[in-house]
Amino acid sequence: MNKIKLTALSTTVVERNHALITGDGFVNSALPNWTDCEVNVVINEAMGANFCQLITTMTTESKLQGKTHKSQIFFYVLSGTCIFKINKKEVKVNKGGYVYVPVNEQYDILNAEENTKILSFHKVYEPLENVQAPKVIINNQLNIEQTIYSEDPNLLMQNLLPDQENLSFDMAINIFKYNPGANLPFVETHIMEHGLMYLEGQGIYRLDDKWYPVKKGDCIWMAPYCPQWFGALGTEPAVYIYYKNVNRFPITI
Ligand code: UGY
Ligand code: MN
Repeated sequence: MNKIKLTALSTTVVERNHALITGDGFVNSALPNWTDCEVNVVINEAMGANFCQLITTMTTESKLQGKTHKSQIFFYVLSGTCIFKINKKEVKVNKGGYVYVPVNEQYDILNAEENTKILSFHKVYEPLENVQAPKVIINNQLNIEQTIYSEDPNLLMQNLLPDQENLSFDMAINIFKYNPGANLPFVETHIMEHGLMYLEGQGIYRLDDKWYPVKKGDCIWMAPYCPQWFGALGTEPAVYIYYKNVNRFPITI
């Protein structure tokens, strides 16, 4: 049978207070000084968000060079390997590795393995009076302890940044693992915003009053106060990495 592909279908959804970005609609963006790479802008201010989330695919020729000014950057290696030059150090970063680049810092990412994928979160840094801005962090999720979330041993949380002990951080990046069948204990509705990407597994995400099947590779934006809930499905754990703004007064005036 001659199968016709329906090109007018998409699983991507963009609403006023949330978005599900499944990758089927990606069109590359060219960024200054990020050369020979593919960049997908998954979330940014144009969507209504107060931060930015990118997925960048590198070749052996790629170079990502820059200096942070107002925005800090959290880089996380999804797959492959590359070299980060930062803070007079040169470090090889593999899958699960991450580099936090504070404001006013130069960075270079190069010598990648073909098809290395990097997730990054970018947020304008909000300084606190009498508190020093954070410094560069280079680490791997393998070094971060897993803690039980909400007294449910089937929900495991890793905090990749020391935002709990250190108020100088105004963002948190966490990895949240749900064992098969586990779910968030209630529908959260909070001022903090999220950007997330699925690293493993699948499940159902409730966003606002809609329910979406989600799987590895999908990304979600949740605006402040977007009601949210997740339940894991299937036989393997569902794991996502997510951004959250933290530690600042919830009013600017
Ligand atoms: O940290 C959080 O707010 C987290 N529990 N939210 C979420 O996973 N949607
Ligand atoms: Mn939440």
